[in-house]
Amino acid sequence: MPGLFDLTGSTALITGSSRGLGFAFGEALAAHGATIVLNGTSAERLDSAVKSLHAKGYAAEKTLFDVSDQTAVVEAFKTLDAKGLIIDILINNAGIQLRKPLVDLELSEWQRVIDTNLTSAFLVGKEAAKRMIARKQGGKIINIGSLMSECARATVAPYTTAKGGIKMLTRAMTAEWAQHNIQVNAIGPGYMATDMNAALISNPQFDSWVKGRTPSGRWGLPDELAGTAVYLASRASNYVNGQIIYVDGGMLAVL
Ligand code: GCO
Repeated sequence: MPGLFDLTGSTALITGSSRGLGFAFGEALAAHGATIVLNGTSAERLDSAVKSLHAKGYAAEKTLFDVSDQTAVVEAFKTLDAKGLIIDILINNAGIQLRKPLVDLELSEWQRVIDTNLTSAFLVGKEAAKRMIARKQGGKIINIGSLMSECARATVAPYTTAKGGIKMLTRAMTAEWAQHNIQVNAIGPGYMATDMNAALISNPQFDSWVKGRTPSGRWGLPDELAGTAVYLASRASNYVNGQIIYVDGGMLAVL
């Protein structure tokens, strides 16, 4: 079928996309014709990221807001409406990591991770879905999970809890929004070579563990998530709903 993965004419909002996996998702969808709306909280990083996409001939806009702040989210969508930017594809990618034993964790630290990694997907997803439902043209929502959507690791409890919630929020969104031709799915990246994991990559013991524990024997590269993102953003996945696709080199499949 021609154009099965063609995103021309669609507009994708990607949260937390001025760098890392979020920016990689933006490049992937832009390469398949989508207009990209990058999001972040640093004007400088956002401007640089938009310029980078423009330099490749891609259509890109920016929207500066904190995804965990409901007022900011609501206002941001009103601004996108006013600009005529109709969001057909949402990737809830924004996330932070905080590595600390549970017994030492402050409530404020716990809350910050949960709000940024999980509550944000509810806040942004709700605003996007309200508009998709009203437009009656369907849409795509892709939540970014993790290996921690399935398995825990010591010292990353709030991140693990949030990512487990992302898996179930994906199913909860499906339960309510699939009837409106909105496909809601998730991507579960494995250990990817990103800035967030720099401390792990540079730790010889952890690096060795990842390479030994992953059947592919290596860290993943951000652009290795591109195919799954384009697939879930395109009409190729119009009958796929509530799923989480792990791109993890086989780590979850093998003891
Ligand atoms: C960690 C890492 C992981 C990965 C990724 C795995 O501290 O174990 O940050 O959480 O980043 O989420 O899927």
